[in-house]
Amino acid sequence: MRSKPLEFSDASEWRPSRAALLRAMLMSAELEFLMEAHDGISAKIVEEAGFKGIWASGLSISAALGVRDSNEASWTQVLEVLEFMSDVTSIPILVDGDTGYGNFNNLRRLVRKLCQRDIAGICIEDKLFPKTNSFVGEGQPLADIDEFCGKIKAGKDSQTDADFVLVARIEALISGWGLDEALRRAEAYDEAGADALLIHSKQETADEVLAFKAEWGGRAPMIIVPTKYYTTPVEVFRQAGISMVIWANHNLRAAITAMQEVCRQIQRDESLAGIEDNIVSLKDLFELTGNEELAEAERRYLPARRREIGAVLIAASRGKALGALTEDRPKCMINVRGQPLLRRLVAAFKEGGVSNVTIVRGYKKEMINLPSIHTVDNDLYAKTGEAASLACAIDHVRGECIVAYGDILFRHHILDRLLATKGDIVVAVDALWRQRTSDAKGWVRDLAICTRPFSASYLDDEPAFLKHMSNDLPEQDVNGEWIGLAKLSAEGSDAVRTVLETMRGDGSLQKASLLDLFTRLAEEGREIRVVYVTGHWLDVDDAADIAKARQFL
Ligand code: SPV
Ligand code: MG
Repeated sequence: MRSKPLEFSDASEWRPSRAALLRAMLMSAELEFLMEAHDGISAKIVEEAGFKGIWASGLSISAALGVRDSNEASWTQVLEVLEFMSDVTSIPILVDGDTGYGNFNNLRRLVRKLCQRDIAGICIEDKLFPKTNSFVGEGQPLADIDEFCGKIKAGKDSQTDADFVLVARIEALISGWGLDEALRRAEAYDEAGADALLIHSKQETADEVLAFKAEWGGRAPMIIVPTKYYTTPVEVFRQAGISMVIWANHNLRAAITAMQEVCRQIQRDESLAGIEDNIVSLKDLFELTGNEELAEAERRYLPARRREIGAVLIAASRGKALGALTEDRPKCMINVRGQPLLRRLVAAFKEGGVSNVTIVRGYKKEMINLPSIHTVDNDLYAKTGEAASLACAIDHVRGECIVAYGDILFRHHILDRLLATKGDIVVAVDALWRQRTSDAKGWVRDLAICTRPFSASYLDDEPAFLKHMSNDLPEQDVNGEWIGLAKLSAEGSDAVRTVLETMRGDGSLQKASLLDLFTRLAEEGREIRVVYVTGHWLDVDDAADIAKARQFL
């Protein structure tokens, strides 16, 4: 059972229905305009262009479906198009309902369905079903006046939105019956309850519609469709007191012209080069169809995507202590149990969810040619340090990013912990560093002084931060050894890029190590979070390390 109480939306969010908006346009003293649309995208374009309302043209919808304006598309097929148009717009839509797709009963059902789809109004014409477009042929038969009046009443009685608009379209002029017949019908339709009259004409001047208007006066709002008398300035209609002008089919005709032209050109040129700049960009198309809203909704409703984490591995040096083993290859490419060390390292990163691995190469760079990695080169590797190598990959230090030596191996839980630890810069520090010193190696480097030592207590979750890193520190101050693995957040990456640029500027970059880099960041006041580990990793500096690496695997 839901326990949340019902909430009512804020009254300030109230806005009039689209039907009310269309009604207000018809009642206003201004001359108003509707622009034709025939599908979702054209309806959106009409709204975007600033029109206050849409004419859902029967001719255009039929033509866009590739059929004639003769009720060849069924009313439910038209309804489906209207639903798309209504869903993607917020301005009123006046539907060209032809003759209502049958008698009064068919119209009743149509009107109810239109109201359900938030269509603001319907225009029905006093012809016979199936209709023919008014510009086709001469002397089309008209509906019986009484029958049409019954249809008007039935339509009005069926609307479920009080403001839904029913326009009665008079075809007497266009069918050659003359002004008197048009006026007779206008009076009857007005009496039957039509909210407005549409007076159609196919003359090339506005004379007959203006003559009608002069006789009709202001008894009900009057709508015109100046497709044929388009040379008449709208100011004439405004002065005459016409309520609304419908630009009836111009989006569809413009689209046909554009499509014919582009087809001709592509067919002729067998190339897209000549048209790309003359058509809407894909970016604008995605914007028009609202891709941004979907992306936002995905962020809200889909489970969080797997983080995209990159890595930059420093592998530019030779590794001299390995002697002949690094004569023909850098140490990261030494085979350990049949696979180069670097391949194992990259695999460990990928398994841990770190893709997009970039290797900074230097010594014998051509030997580093693993699949599915990026490489950048530090050709001055012999004279420069690790910070300079990292700077070569500065464009890859972005977003969430691992920075690591290219000659280490670690158990996967170390990477998991590093990735799970919050902080803009996080470094893994081995608290058991003394054990490594007492090993055959006899010395360690990458020593770290932190804000507190490792406590070995699982209950102790007070964070530790890095204060200083160096190869040479008083033993009593040392808290551990950096294992050559660091994680940066997007902000951490920004900070590292900034400090690399600063070091480049002040001349300290060339010789600096990664220890210098992290120490500098710490001294600048950046929090560098320490994750203490206890062994379970190794680096490869000499032949003894290779033997250990074999055992490690
Ligand atoms: C339409 O746009 O479908 C119309 C207007 O009915 S006209 O084509 O001019 O008849
Ligand atoms: Mg029509």
